[in-house]
Amino acid sequence: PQPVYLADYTPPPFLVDAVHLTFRLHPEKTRVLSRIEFRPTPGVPASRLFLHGENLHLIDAKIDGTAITPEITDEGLTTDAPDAPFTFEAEVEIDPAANTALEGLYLSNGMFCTQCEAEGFRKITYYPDRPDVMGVFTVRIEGDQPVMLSNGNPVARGDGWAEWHDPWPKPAYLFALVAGDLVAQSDRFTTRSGREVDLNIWVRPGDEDKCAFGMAALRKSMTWDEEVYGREYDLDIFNIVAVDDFNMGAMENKGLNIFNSSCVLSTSETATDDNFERIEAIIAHEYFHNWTGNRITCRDWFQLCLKEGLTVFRDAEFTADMRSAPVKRISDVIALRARQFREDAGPLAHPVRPESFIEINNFYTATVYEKGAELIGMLKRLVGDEGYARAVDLYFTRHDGQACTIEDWLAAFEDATGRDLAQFKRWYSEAGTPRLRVTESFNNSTYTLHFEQETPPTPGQPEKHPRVIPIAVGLLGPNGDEVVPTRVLEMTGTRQSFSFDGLAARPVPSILRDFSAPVIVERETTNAERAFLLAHDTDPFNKWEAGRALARETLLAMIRDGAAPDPAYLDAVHTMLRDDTLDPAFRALALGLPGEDELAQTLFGLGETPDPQAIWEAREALDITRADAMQGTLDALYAAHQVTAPYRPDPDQAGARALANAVLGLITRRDGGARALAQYDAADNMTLQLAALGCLLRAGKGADVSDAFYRQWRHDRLVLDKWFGLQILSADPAEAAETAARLTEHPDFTLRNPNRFRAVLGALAAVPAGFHHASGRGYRLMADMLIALDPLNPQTAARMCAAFETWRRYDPARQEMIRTQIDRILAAPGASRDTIEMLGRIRD
Ligand code: BAL
Ligand code: ZN
Repeated sequence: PQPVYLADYTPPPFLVDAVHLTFRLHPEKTRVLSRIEFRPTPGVPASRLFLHGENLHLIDAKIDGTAITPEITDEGLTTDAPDAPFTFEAEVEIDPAANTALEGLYLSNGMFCTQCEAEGFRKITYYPDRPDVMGVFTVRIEGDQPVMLSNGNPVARGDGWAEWHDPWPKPAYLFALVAGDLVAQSDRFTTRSGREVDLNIWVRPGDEDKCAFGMAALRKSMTWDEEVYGREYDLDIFNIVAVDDFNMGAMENKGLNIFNSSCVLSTSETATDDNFERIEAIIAHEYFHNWTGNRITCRDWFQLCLKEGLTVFRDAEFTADMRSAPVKRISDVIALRARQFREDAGPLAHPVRPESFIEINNFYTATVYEKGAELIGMLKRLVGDEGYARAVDLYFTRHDGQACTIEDWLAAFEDATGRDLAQFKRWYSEAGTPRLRVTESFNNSTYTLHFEQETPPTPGQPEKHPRVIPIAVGLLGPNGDEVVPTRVLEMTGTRQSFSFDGLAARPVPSILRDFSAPVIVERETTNAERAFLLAHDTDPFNKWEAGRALARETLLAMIRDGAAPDPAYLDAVHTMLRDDTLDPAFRALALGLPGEDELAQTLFGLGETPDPQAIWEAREALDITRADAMQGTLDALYAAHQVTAPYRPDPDQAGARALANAVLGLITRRDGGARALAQYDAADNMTLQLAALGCLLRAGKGADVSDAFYRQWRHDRLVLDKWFGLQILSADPAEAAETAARLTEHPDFTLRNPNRFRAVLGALAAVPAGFHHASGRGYRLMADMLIALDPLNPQTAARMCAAFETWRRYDPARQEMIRTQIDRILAAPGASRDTIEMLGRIRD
């Protein structure tokens, strides 16, 4: 397969004014009739008409009413076309039941549904399937399904048919259709200008009681976007549909969002606090796309971060407003380091705006999404809140209805604020995580911070250039008082120094407050200073960061030399835990240890070869020590954070449960599971039940409880996903691969459901000491399952290939075993384009 290059972009030769589609639904033989009003693009040289189309059976085609015989390839249809407006008509037949890739029109539990982003519409009918072609869609659905939905507003319906019209021009990737036996939970929302909007969450019968939280989240999102961004909803109806078999989390189709059921359905018995928070965020994210993605879309798929980075940033702001801003920020940075820094440090590193791809589905990555959001956060910090508001308003006004680029986005900021963003643009074009080395000096009451930035080479980009880095800094005096409040230093050169005058004593710096840039700070310091910052820093992020660094240093010493845990760390974490002025959710996060993968990455970054088993053992040993050293405090905290009020998934209750569950993990190290069993037996919500089960499984006492859990929840596919995953996540690493293998033989395991596949294989990949077990069993199982899945669902298979992306960190024996498995997958008959691209990049 040949790559596509950003540099090769050319405008479409034909634009679409209107599209009329008729679907005659049938599981194996759906007919799609299209009538598309085309006109030549002004200023673009005349050319033949090319329409994308894959796996379509063409029945007939016409231009201006006259039958044509187009040339057909695997990729589409080509025909002569007039150099003036014309109408193209076609009838095609497609087979939704055979569509296991879950792109285009497919069946999920007998329900017809679609997924068109990025390039799925071409599996529905012949069309210019590129985001810069925006048309007005009218859709008629014919079938015997009780509910038949498409984008926009309902026009009319009768026995066996329904018509929809979407007045807003949109690219084909935002098209959606759903038809099935569905029931709705409904509500109404009045926009600030008085438009009445019907809201529906459509689910399978039996799931009606799982929609209330999602509906409340939708209403909150609509209000927030009006209040914070001045953006109002623009149709008479907003539909959300829950679908069990879905490759992504959710999809922002205009007026008809389709959700993986795991990202919308919830009850206190079946969903955890984390699930609730994630559901609220994803509902917000998809809703916010209505403006950042739909009204203003991407010119081409290289610009994916234009809508995704911005929308992730907006949903993070929303969650920060709805819940705790520091807790959200800390959680996001943990995830960024775990997924994006890992990506940036390996063979899959790519710029936030990639410059070439073979399969765009392989670029829905942490770099495009999460690093993309960090870039928006840096922009906001650099231009200030007011500048940001002006720039975003200008972007909305200037580009409403258009398909845009990063250049358009940055130009709005330059024009609204007068700031030159030429250097900032490097954040979009250069991959890799900058390292920021910091030294300091103190002379005659002047304190100076010296910074040096360097970004390591990444695939295809050996040379890096200095970036503009906003570094938020505060200074603390020796007694812990803040002597210089937060100030944003703008670093633009390779080396740069910033001075602070009039200080009575050498201060302790708090650098990169609120994680003001996605960089790795390297500074020689002591555990005593880290403990000081954990105790005194006024910036919640850096307070947490200091504790994290203490834990990391302690663990690194344990891993390298078998050292005993540093008493400075134990004292500092103990003091932090006992500080009742701190939010329990913060304390739960500060009690967490750096993950095994993060530690492996750190060691590799320091030029060492990580041993996954040694890392696992060090974390285990530290937990046992912490459980012993803080026994009384842990018991008291557990008792003090029992929630007696009826369950609510709000931040206060969730924070208390998070702390109690984190503490329970340590208590179980001492009591062997007695308290966990009591919690399990008494639990009336999934947050407590699941945490208790995890503790028991880790303690080796979970077999009976796990069976009981399965019997209790075997009817609920989302809870069953948790059951599958937890057994692997909680297994002794020596048994993780066997456990995963056994679960792939379970009658409830299926390759047809991406959630179930990810529950098992994603969990295996998330247990480094299990996945990278010296026996190679983890690698072999992963390869076996990818070979089995790839012909059915290339998109989900290819994403899972990232489990192998860290292979260069490890010793030669592991590297050889991984290469062997990669080659085996690549040699499998019918290996997909998606998977070939991913493994090719990983192996190179
Ligand atoms: N656009 C794909 C799903 C999402 O990011 O919202
Ligand atoms: Zn998105």
